[in-house]
Amino acid sequence: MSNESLANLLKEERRFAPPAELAASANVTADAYTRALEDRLAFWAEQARRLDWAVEPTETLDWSNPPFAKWFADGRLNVAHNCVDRHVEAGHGDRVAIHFEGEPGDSRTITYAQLKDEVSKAANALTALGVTTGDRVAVYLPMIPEAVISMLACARIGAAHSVVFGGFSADAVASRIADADAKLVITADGGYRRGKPSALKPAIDEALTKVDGVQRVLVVRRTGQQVAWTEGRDVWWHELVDTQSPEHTAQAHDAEQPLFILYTSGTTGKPKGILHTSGGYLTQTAYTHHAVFDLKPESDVYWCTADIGWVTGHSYITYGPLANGATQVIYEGTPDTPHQGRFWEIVQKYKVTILYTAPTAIRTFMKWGDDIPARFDLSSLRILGSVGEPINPEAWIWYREHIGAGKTPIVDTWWQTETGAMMISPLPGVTHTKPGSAQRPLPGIAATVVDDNAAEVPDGSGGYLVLTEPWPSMLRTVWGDDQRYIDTYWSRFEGKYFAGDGAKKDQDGDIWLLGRVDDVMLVSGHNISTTEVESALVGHPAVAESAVVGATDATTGQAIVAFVILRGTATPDDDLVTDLRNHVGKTLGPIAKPKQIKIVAELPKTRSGKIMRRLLRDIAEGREVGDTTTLADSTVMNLIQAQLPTTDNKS
Ligand code: 6R9
Repeated sequence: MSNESLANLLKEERRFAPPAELAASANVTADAYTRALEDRLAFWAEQARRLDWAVEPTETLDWSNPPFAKWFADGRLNVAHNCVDRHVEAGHGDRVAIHFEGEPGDSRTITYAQLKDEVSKAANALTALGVTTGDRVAVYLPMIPEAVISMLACARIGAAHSVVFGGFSADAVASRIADADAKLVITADGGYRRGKPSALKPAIDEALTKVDGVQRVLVVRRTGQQVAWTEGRDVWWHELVDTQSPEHTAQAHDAEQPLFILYTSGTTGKPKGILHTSGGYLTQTAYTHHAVFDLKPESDVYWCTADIGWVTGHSYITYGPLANGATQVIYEGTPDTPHQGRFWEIVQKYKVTILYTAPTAIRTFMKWGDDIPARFDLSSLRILGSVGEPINPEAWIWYREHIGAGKTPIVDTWWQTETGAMMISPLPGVTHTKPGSAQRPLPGIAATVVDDNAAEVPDGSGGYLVLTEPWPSMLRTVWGDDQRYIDTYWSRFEGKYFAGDGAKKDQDGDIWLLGRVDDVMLVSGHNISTTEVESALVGHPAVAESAVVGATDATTGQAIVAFVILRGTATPDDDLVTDLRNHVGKTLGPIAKPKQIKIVAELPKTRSGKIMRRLLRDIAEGREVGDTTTLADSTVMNLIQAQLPTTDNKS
């Protein structure tokens, strides 16, 4: 961004009070903000007591060597014990931990007592395979219970896991295995996606021709498809794990014991291995899951639709919910298999009360039509969550109306792989929500918006989102590269963590996320966020989804180019394109009118649903399309390019 701060174009006046009943029985009330403000460290020390410690910490934060933090450093705990055993010991062994729903329609119910046995057997198996405390294990699995069991088994013995998206190529897996120096890989023959078995093991077989160090490969049989087998290296899960003893004594590890490495997709350059450790991470994931979802473990059925290979799957499928003793749904497949109502059928079947999904999914459901969720009984839902991208106000309203019966509160949760847990979000029993805003830092979190000179911007202005105090679940470093950790996150603004996102504060001081600053457009000297133009487009009744980029332009510096997906009922013609341009002009002002609007059927997205604007910029500027290895579906770019000439409309 240049010196001119980020323009504040979008106005949104709608407000929604929390339901009275929810407010009256909420896990967390407004006083949490006050207590945390009075003594932030005492607040986090109190939250750490939500966990079972083998040795209670006496220190809270060690910030003597910034930006390298230690939280609860003299405490010792076992993360898996906290997520599993302690619930069984407390008498909840019969409570369902996981309702697993396979894509083909198979299902499994796993209680906490059964989960304890499974995790213990897997921990014994890892030990039998020579994995010990301090080692790294790569996990490349579909969305099946073994993914969660593997993560917890690693945590139990103090080995760090590195989960790699099941969709990544052999090369992407190889570079991640090499960077983490993993000793063992856990994979499956395949998983079910879009109605078909989709192979996983061939990518591991190929990756292992490129890297050394992996001694064994543990293979879950999920689809029964043919696999190549390397004798002496490969071992079946059902042969090794299922025959282990279900007894395993969990040793305590240091609070700062590495728990996992997770590689960020990183739009450019080598992926960064984000390192998270144990005590602080588990404290903040458990606290935020309790506070933001108001989880009542005895009665709620929670479902997070994220993939386990995304940080959301780590923090809000495996660690936060299980630390809190939640009952949750895990679904293997895609939302349109075998029909476009699959998610709602699952909500109805398990009487899901808390649903956590991504804006990209919500916009897809908008595109498919209101009549689909209307066919199912969604009355069990009491809280809806959103994560991954800014949620456009119209998508937010659609979510509340069509999924939440016009009354269910929505929590728009801002956080990152690097932050480990939620940072900015409404509290469902406290906050008067605003469609499209993540609103306030959670209790114990310090975040604000600054200008180029690190000065806090006044209410009503935009700039850079920064975190001004360390937090328990913060990344500890970039694996093997402390300097990169300092340079990437702590160098732009002295003493502050720069998140890479643009944001604005409204007149009430509430925070609105405006997308990555790399995506901000500079049009005739004005910084305009892609998010605001996209939200204006999604505010038009014909539009389901849009992606906006700035393309080099001789007169204005950059020109706004919009890629638009229409709702099921709309007709793509020149009148509509003119109408859309005028609509943006009316909503945000003439400066934000797209120069070109291209109607497309798909947008390029990562597996966590983030739009890869870099690739669209390549198209808008007539360049060859760059690196597409982190795309969820690599055929999308061809589809978009093939579609374009007919919808071009230079004006
Ligand atoms: C959890 C996760 C992090 C980036 C982040 C921001 C975007 C996530 C958001 C959001 C607006 C939200 N992001 N949640 N933007 N509102 N509620 O997504 O982690 O995959 O590392 O991505 O995602 O741009 O900086 P990760």
